[in-house]
Amino acid sequence: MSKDLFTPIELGPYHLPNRFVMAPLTRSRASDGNVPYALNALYYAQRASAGLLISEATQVVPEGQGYIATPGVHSDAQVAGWKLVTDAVHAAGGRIFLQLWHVGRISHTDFQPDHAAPVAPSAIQPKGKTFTGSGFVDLSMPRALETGEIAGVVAGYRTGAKHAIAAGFDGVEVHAANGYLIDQFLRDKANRRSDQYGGSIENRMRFMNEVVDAVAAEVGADKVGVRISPDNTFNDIDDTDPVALFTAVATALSHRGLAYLHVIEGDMAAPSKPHRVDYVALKAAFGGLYIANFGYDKKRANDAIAAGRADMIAFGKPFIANPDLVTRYLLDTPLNAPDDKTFYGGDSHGYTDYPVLSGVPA
Ligand code: 8OZ
Repeated sequence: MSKDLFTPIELGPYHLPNRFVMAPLTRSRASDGNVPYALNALYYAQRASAGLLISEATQVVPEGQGYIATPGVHSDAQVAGWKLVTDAVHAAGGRIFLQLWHVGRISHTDFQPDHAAPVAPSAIQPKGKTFTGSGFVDLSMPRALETGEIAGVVAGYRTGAKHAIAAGFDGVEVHAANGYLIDQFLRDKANRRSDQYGGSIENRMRFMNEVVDAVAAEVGADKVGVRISPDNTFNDIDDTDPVALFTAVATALSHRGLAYLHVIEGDMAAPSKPHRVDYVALKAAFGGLYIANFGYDKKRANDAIAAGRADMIAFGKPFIANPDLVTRYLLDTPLNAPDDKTFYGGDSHGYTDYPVLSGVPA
């Protein structure tokens, strides 16, 4: 029988009841100290019928923050806060991975310890703005990491993964997409280094490979996924040869026994632009479980799964507005529309108050 969103699947050590993934979604609603709290637990638990939930991007070290009120996973209070989330999701029958994040140069000195410059592969200031306590501000000029500092940053991801498991997460996703630190190392618009972390594709992949290997050594490779965005120019990132680069990335990751590869299949900064990368070829180069993301709806998702172009589909905005998305797609009932004014920051409004279908179990 042909497969669709409702066909169970094995992911790493887990048996998933369906092929819905809740995409990682920044909501900027952590409490003081960037600590998750009860409201965040309710939000994730409401969406636990997805086969897999991926947490919002979560900074592994203080230097990894670039936006207001994003949660961390470096302090004891943050680990305790995340435990509320994982307990609530598990009680509701779900599974959740934590997304390990370091923004690199997509930051502002206001977020950095001692107001230092954000760190990056190279001292190139990205064009763009972030929202701080003082409103929208230009991203700061970063400083290039010294070669000798890089092992310490890799260790930060490893400790983040250790804390994630201590907080009860079922696995972790390495955020290597969207112009953040790992993507900055990968792509030649942001990486102009002349040491072993820059220049050739092999060198530019070194940081990603070291992070993935360190995290896999900590939690087990079958509990580690990686998210990439080969066509994305969001966050002032690009590469002169994305096909060669990301074919090499998928091939390098294919040897590592990972739970999955999660791919944003387009350019968030120009969604209708034709993509340069062939995602069928990318999936084949990886060879393992492939999660696709980029504006999928039920029909496109089922078509992609039936054709073997994707194993699972990650939905973002549909899960923001529809905690019971799985049921709504099953019954072909209309979806709630997401309200973009409440995507970032605030309280329960636009977060935990989207209605579910009445009389139908989620
Ligand atoms: C939107 C706003 C802030 C952060 C990403 C973590 O693009 C993000 C993000 C998205 O991965």
